[in-house]
Amino acid sequence: MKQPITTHESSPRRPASASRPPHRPHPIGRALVVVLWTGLFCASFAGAGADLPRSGRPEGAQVYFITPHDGETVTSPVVVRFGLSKMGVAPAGVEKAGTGHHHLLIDAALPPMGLPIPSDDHHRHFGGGQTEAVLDLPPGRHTLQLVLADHLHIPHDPPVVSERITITVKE
Ligand SMILES: [Cu+2]
Repeated sequence: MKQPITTHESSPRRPASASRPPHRPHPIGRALVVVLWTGLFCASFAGAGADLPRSGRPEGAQVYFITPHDGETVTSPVVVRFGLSKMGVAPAGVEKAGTGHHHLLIDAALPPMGLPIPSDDHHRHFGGGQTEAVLDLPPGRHTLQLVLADHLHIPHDPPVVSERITITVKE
C-alpha cells in the first residue's frame, strides 16, 4: 500500500502555476490517499494523546500504610512505611507500565487527579523510589494519605490512593 501514497502525494504539492500533469491520478486513487493520510494522522495523534494525560494501572492495585496505623499515637520523628500491591515502584522520570512512585500528603486534601501532584511540605514526592519516610511533625493531630503517581507525577487512572489516616503526635 505504500507505493500509491508516494506516487499520488507528489502531484497535489506542485505549485499552482505549474502545468497540470498530462495524466491525472484517478479520483478514487486521490480519495484513497486522503483516507490513508487521515488515518495515519489520527493514529499518530491518538498515540501521542494516550501517552501524556494519565497512565493506566493494573486492576486491584492498592497503596496503603504499613506504619503508622490509623488512630495511632506516636512520637516524632515518625517512621512512615509505604505498602504497594499489584504494582511496582519506579523512580520519577522512568516510564514503565504498572509502576509509579509514592507521594505522601501531610495535612492536605487530595490534589486534582489529572495534573502533576504539587511539590511542597504538604505534598512530598519520593521520586527516588523510596518506600519509607521519617517525618518531623509538631505535636497534635495530623492526617496522612498516600497517592501513587506515574513518571510525570500524574496519578494513574483510576487513581491509586490510600485511605487517609489520622495520627496523634505526643508532646
Ligand atoms: Cu512525584
